[in-house]
Amino acid sequence: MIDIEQALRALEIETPTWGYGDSGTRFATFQQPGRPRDVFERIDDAAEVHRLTGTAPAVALHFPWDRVDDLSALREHAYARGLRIGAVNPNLFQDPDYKLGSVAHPEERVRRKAVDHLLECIDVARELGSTAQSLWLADGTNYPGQDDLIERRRRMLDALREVYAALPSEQELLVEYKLFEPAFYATDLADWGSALLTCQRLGDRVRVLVDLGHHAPGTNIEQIVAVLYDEDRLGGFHFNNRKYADDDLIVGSVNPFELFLVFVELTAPGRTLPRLTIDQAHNVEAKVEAMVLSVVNLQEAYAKALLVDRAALTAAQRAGDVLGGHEILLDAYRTDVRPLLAAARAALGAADDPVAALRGSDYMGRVSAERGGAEALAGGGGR
Ligand code: RM4
Ligand code: MN
Ligand code: MN
Repeated sequence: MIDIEQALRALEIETPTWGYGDSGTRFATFQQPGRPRDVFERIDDAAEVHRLTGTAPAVALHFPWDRVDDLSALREHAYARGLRIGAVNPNLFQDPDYKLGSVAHPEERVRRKAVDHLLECIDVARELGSTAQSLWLADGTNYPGQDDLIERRRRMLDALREVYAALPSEQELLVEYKLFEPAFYATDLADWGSALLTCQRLGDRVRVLVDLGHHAPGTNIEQIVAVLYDEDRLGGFHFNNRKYADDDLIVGSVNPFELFLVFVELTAPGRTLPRLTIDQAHNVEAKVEAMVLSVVNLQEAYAKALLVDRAALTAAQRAGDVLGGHEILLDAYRTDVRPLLAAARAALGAADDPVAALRGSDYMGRVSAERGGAEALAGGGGR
């Protein structure tokens, strides 16, 4: 029997500051009562998620959304709340200059600006004690012929080479890919293959980050995970769930079996867990509760994956037993791990039932009183 308590201690989920603040669709943003007004309050919410779940000890930041004058005050605020700073996420998609891209933009001036932002984020990470840059490029084109696909790729690689050369030894660069959006014809880093080739061009401390919402429907994500492990290039995960595209829904809410299969790969013998981060921007659900439920769903998928009888699985696979291995996976998946997890969380000093504990506590009432109420914002889905 696995030691769930020990396993949970090994599981560390980063939650994203941008998952706590205002977010919406391009049609509307619905503000929630008690929404955090700044990054300090976003960190307070992340600390509450960690207090309830016991496995969310780090918070990932996004710049300039989380920009402050005094970075050491931000770092100290996180430490005082029992958190450390996770990955730093640069933002190369909102400045008006980035309309046609950032590091792949046709104009050298804009590429320079983008690289300067990435270099600034390296310094920010150093000051915050963060060990990763997590890069998602929104670069791409909307129409065939709009730009030269290979020139764009070369511009991007040149820019990233400069960034990689400036990366201090304690930091790694994570490269995320996404099939489409905001560009609708050709995204410059559209898939895991393009991301992997980018890593191989740059160097050892660059790895691929897989976001569960960034693939074509039907893609076998667990196989991508396996191949990236085999190449020693799996750097991290962005967890969320999707029905259609990059829907950023609560992880494990739509396709919990896929999440389990991803964890079966992540926990295969000889593998160490990469950086695990939640990347969700909730539109209508209560944000702290959504984050708590996401962490709980990750704990469940992780625990079930650890229950897989690996020796029996290998034996069935080697014997060519088509359904034998499948049934071993189903056995683990069908196990109700909730009582085990409840006990393990309680032993960690967290809540046996984190969602119920949040609902039964005065946390949201208290922060709503402090931070103020909600207004509906018309239009535009900014954060
Ligand atoms: C993107 C991508 C990035 C995230 C932004 C907000 O779709 O998933 O990781 O930082 O959204
Ligand atoms: Mn992401
Ligand atoms: Mn995304």
